[in-house]
Amino acid sequence: MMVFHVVLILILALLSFWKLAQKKLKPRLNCPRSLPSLPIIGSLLQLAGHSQLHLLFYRLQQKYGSIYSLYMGSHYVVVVNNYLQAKEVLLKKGKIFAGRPRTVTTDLLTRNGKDIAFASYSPLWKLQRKLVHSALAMFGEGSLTLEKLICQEAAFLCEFLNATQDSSLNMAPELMRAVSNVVCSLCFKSSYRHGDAEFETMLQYNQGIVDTVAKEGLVDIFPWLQYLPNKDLALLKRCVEKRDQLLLQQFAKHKEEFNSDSVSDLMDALLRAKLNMENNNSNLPNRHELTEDHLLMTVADIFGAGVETTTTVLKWAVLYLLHYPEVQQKIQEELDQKIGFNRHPQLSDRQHLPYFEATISEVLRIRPVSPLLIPHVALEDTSIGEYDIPKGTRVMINLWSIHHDEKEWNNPGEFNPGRFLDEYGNRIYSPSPSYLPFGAGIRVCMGEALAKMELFLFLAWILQRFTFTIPEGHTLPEPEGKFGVVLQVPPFKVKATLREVWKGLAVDQ
Ligand code: PLO
Repeated sequence: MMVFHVVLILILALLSFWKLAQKKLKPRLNCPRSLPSLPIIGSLLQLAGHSQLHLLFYRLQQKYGSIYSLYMGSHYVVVVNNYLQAKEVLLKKGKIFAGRPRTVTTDLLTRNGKDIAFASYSPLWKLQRKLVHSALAMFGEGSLTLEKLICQEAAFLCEFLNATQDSSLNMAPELMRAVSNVVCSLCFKSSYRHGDAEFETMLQYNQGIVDTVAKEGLVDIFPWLQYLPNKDLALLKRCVEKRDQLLLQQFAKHKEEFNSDSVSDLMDALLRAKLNMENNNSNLPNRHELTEDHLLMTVADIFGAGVETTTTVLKWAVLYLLHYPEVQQKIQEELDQKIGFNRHPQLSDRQHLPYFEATISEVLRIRPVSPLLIPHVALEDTSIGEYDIPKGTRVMINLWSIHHDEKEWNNPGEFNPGRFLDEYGNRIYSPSPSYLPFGAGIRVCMGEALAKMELFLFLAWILQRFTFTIPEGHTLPEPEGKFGVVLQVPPFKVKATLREVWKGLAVDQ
């Protein structure tokens, strides 16, 4: 009994000390309402057992309003669920909030933040972004080559669907292969063939990384847990090792064959930038700033982002088309009318296919790829609206809440492409500013244009010729995503059937 009392008194003392310390830390600040929190564990009791963090944060608005705070372990976190406040963070004060937290899992993935997505704001980070930006512009966006490349992969995809017609099919690996090949060409000038062993390895390590990295797991909250046996962390390490092996192979090949006059992929472009920096600024003390690690992690980031995000959206799109056959039919009518049966879809058709474009916008709204974005960090004392935000605060933007805000969207839970069309149905527009599928501001997605090209071309090519239905004996897949670094699609099977009008015509016509 005595022991119990002593423990109780100790806990109470610790609690009051904690409250005092919190007050001292933020004297007379007007902070967003806070979830209850305890010493050491912070607000984890409220979060424990909820794996769908975006949904929990959405629901907590009822009690705490659209902006509130909590403690993840000892880290002070502010959650933003409203688009106006989100835009203040991302756009108006973008540079102030451009920091990133360092976490155990992302440090492992990115060699302590030497990439772009998970690295904090710095001059070098800005340079990395600029280099990638110009590389992407040079090799693709807007240019015919990228369109050709995507169409080539779309053609393979259609051939595959034709060959496996009417069977019960898990499309995920083939979608991933198509998307990977586009970004493989951009990064390394290489591609995977069907059944490629290296591709299988990539699929595996990639899934391992998605399952373990940056999902607000316990090791990221209590870094000391990394020193205890931890299955997830062991898996992540193995996957990162595999990734590094493949990455280093490419790197060795690129270094060997490097020629500054024929730079035609991202890895070459970064190598050239590194060599130029070393030659031109050889007397500057920071000439080694752009290290090999930075170069490798930048390519790994673009590759990983390019593969995982677009594949995920394509899977969501197919899943929703299964749920809404009438939407699929309407898209096909539009494709038939505007493109016809004598040629394949091309990028210039985009502006003539409003219903189809609206469908893509709606998929990105209802199932945002990145439901909580990646946490931002305030680099100095600042504010959001009327609230003070001390330096070091982590800010989570709940894109799920922003895309499901009932004040902004009619029936936000309903899949309705029509909401993105004007009253005549001929023009696409955004009915609400509460829509940020690619984020915004200085950390906005770098692949938005590429992603939109791929989503359009892949889906247009497929839907022009094939209709998706649920295979016999299967039920509709639940449209519930699994929270993580991306909102993951549940595995499901489809049947792709060549449309009546195309029967008898060659698919590669
Ligand atoms: C996906 C798994 C890869 O193996 C590694 C990787 C790299 C970049 C990450 C990406 C993963 C997930 C989606 C991310 C992307 C950077 C930007 C993008 C987080 C983890 C988003 C949605 O913000």
